[in-house]
Amino acid sequence: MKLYWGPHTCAIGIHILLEEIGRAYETEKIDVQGGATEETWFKAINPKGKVPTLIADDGRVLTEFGAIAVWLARQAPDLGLMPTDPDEEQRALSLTDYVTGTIHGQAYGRIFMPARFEPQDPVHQTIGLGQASVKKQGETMLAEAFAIIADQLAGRDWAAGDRFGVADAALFYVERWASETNVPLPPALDAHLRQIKKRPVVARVMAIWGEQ
Ligand SMILES: N[C@@H](CCC(=O)N[C@@H](CS)C(=O)NCC(=O)O)C(=O)O
Repeated sequence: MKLYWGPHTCAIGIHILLEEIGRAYETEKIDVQGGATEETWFKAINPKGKVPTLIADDGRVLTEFGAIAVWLARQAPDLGLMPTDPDEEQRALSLTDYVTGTIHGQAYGRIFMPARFEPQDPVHQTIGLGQASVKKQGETMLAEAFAIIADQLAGRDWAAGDRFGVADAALFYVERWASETNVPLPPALDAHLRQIKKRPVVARVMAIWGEQ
């Protein structure tokens, strides 16, 4: 397997799951912030132009965080990275989808890349819906989403099931990004983030990424 990743990206959750399952893999670091995912060579691999992009051993190109994460969990079913109980499995998938689709795609998208969300027509420009207000909207969305997740984590050590899994790996990256925003991380999410960082596997990946 081969993982394409870039610093500060969501690909860290997939890198952690790769380490967790203990199978051989290689990685290639690319300059996502510098536009590497838009380059022709990368688009030839993943036309979506996104990391994480995982190449399976048979050469198939796997995309989308949630789908890659569940696929990796299935490679090592004994580790319980996806709960087998249907209710806990639903919870894991619901949380992962909320993280990737709403928290990452909608809220952080507006905060980190407001230009992509700013309406370009002159009417919107004149009523003042500029990038600053797009970013503000993203922060409001993020605070609301964090409050929802904090409620869902109450009384639990892990996002779903009774051990670290796919949903924790997803939550991990959006919890990390909070420090780069004006939105405080609720105590329950902060505790969850700290607990994940204590895992030796996570420490190894963080060392490779050169991040904290
Ligand atoms: N829906 C995708 C989103 C992945 C995504 O947005 N990745 C970011 C890094 S965190 C990226 O590659 N951005 C490059 C770009 O949008 O140009 C997923 O869940 O995997």
